Amino acid sequence: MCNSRALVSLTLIFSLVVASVSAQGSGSKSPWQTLSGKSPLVIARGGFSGIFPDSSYAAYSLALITSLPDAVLWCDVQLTKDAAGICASDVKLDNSTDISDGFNKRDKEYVIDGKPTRGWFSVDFTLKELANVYIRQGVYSRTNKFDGNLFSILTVDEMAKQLKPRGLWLNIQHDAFFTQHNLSMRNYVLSLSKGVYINYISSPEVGFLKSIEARLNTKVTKLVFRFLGKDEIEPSMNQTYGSLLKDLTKIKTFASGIMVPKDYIWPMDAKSYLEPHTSIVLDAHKAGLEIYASEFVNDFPLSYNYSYDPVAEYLNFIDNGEFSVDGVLTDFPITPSAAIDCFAHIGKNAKEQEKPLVISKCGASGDYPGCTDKAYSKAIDDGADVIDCPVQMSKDGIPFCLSTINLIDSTDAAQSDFSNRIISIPQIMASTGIFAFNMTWDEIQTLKPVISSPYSSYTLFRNPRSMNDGKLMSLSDFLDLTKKSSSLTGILISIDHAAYLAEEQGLSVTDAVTKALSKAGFNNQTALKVMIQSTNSSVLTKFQGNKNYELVYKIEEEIRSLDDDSLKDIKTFAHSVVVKKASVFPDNLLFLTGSTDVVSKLQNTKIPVYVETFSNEFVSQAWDFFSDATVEINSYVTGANVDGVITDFPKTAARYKRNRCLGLKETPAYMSPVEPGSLMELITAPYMPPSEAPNPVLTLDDVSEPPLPPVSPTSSISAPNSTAAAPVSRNAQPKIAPGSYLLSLAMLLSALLF
Ligand SMILES: *[C@@H]1O[C@H](CO)[C@@H](O)[C@H](O)[C@H]1NC(C)=O
Ligand SMILES: *[C@@H]1O[C@H](CO)[C@@H](O)[C@H](O)[C@H]1NC(C)=O
Ligand SMILES: *[C@@H]1O[C@H](CO)[C@@H](O)[C@H](O)[C@H]1NC(C)=O
Ligand SMILES: *[C@@H]1O[C@H](CO)[C@@H](O)[C@H](O)[C@H]1NC(C)=O
Ligand SMILES: *[C@@H]1O[C@H](CO)[C@@H](O)[C@H](O)[C@H]1NC(C)=O
Ligand SMILES: *[C@@H]1O[C@H](CO)[C@@H](O)[C@H](O)[C@H]1NC(C)=O
Ligand SMILES: *[C@@H]1O[C@H](CO)[C@@H](O)[C@H](O)[C@H]1NC(C)=O
Ligand SMILES: CC(=O)N[C@H]1CO[C@H](CO)[C@@H](O)[C@@H]1O
Repeated sequence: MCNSRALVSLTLIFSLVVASVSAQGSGSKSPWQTLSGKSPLVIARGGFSGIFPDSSYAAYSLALITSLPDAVLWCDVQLTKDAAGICASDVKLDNSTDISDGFNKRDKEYVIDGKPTRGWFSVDFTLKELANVYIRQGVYSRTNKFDGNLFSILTVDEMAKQLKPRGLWLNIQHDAFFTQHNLSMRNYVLSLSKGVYINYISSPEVGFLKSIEARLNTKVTKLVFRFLGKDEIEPSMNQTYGSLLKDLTKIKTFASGIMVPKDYIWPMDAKSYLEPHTSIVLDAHKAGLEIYASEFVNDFPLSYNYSYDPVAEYLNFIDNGEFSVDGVLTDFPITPSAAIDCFAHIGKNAKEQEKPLVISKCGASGDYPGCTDKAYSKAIDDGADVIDCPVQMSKDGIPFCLSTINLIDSTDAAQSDFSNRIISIPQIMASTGIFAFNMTWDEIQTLKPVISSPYSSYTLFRNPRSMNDGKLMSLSDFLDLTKKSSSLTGILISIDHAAYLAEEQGLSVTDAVTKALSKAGFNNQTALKVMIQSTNSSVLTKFQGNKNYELVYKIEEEIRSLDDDSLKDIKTFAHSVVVKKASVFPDNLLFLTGSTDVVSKLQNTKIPVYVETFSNEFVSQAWDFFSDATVEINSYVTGANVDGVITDFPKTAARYKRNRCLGLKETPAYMSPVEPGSLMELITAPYMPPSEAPNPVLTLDDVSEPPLPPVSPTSSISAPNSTAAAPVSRNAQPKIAPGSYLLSLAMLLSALLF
């Protein structure tokens, strides 16, 4: 029943498939606060169900390839009419398979968990009938592109024998339901255990665990009592799980461990912030019980305390100084594998590798309103190497830091007393705005900064509690702040719209920056590297006089290569270059299609390459990166060899540099770069995204610019319906927000289902 094409290509996803773990200081005292002192167990729920359909051969294979070698595969066991055990996420098969297509009148209604439930149940079909039923994606927010792969339903026996996991974990629910259908889960499990090595059996039903306990060798097979929601009723005891929690010693009489939803350990308040941890892990350990935490996924909003970084969440459960859970149940086993082996127990002062240079995007703008004192201080604390100030000019000529020239983007200007200053300036942007140069610095300082929310259309917001925290900074305040830091290696000042400001507003942003830098002594020091960034060569040329400055050319369009003339020209005015992520790894519907020669061409010309923008929100990442920002960063750094990353979550990138696995002789799979294009290869023709025109090649025409115009004495702002022509976009690609396809995929899937 296995799909050999899938297997062959799966091993390609990782350019390095090495099953080696960095030993956790063998011999020395264990750093793990688990019951046994061993490292926590990674339990892959239905395999790598975060990317491939749950319980499919592909999901199980990928879990084995990407996880710690001792990771175990979890199978939710269901019984068929003829008492065969299969792995399927639910007693109802219609969500996760195409069964309703082939057997369209065979749905039934049964009482499940006290509720009448309609659907296609495993107990109504023989194994033979299920031979032509195929598994498909059951979670609408995940990609359905693998639904054409005809993944067969696996029996438990097949799963164990074909995949040969180091550990097998069976989860068993609804024992009473199977009994009503004259099927004995107990007999099934006991007979299976004679031919298959079962390492763990979990169940939320006390009666079931007790019924098999005496007949199993519990040295071989550990029994784990699984807690469901605190208010749900455990059927055999007729008590809530919440009340069963109070008597752990009783549970110890029939189980060696418990599994609890993660919020039993770290509860979350109604606003999705973490509360202090409970004592349950310590209590369980005291009672001699192992404790496993469930419900770990990378692609669902985490508590805001984790800043959308799933590695941070795992570390909070396994490396918090007070306790460690004994294992985690996850849909994305690569992430806890890396957390356990590469990131746990690395001190703040752990040695860091040189690459990548971590450059902030408006400070830690994932956590605080961008370019405020709070965002910058957080970026410094988080370990950024370079913090950035995108310079804007006020009407009275004060340079200050803000992400864009339009104040509406990152302040409450539109809701303020200055809302009547909304105007349209087609030379700058198609939509209207309240522009920095139309307000004095005093006025601007009365505005409240607002945290950015680039993924609000997915209802993913950033740290709402700090939505308006912090204050805006003038360039000179920014420079003073950076001088006080002992950890920064540099600053990056970016300049846009210089020609417009000079010609139309009588403001010279280049002069203002030069002056502020000299005033702060930056023109004559080398302690902090000064990087000047612009998308316009004419701006960089203005700073060529100072040999200490690194001039950074930002290529805003997504490109697939650069021609020789453009390379030669860039070399004349820039020391380094910033490119978009898609100029390194282009994608189609968030599947990487391959890699470009942009990085190697620039590096061959001795021009370092920095890449933007790295964000933690999973919708900003291609599927290939498994909704894990660390996998994405690692793939750009070790796969594409980029020199720096520009990120609104510098903490994640800075932690990556201290990662223990990169120094190993053999890099483990979970710290190997993904192979761009290989995931897409697994998609069958009918599901393949329509091919897109490739990105353009950068030419001399795109790069060369006339010199900056002189500063004009007059200042004229175009009226709202000015007839000035909108500038032609230099970018041949339509600008599509990253991740904007998820919703249409969901719609496609529901169209297929109904
Ligand atoms: C399963 O499908 C039903 C509709 O048939 C839907 O209401 C339910 O939300 C689905 N469950 C999951 C877990 O997707
Ligand atoms: C179970 O077996 C009993 C006795 O043989 C029979 O009466 C009943 O109909 C069976 N139930 C089902 C659901 O097959
Ligand atoms: C379960 O307990 C509740 C009260 O705690 C009782 O009303 C109910 O009858 C019990 N149900 C069963 C099946 O014993
Ligand atoms: C989570 O973040 C909130 C807001 O910053 C803070 O008050 C709370 O203490 C944090 N929770 C934990 C467990 O650190
Ligand atoms: C620059 O630094 C050098 C050596 O530190 C010093 O001699 C010189 O006076 C400085 N120039 C300015 C303009 O500060
Ligand atoms: C770059 O600056 C020049 C002036 O030096 C200006 O004419 C040109 O329009 C600018 N290019 C872009 C793309 O902004
Ligand atoms: C703007 O356009 C409208 C309609 O085209 C016109 O009536 C109005 O006079 C224009 N305003 C200005 C300031 O040009
Ligand atoms: C303070 C200021 O510069 N206000 C100007 C903003 O722009 C509008 C529209 O051009 C002008 O009318 C204001 O004088």
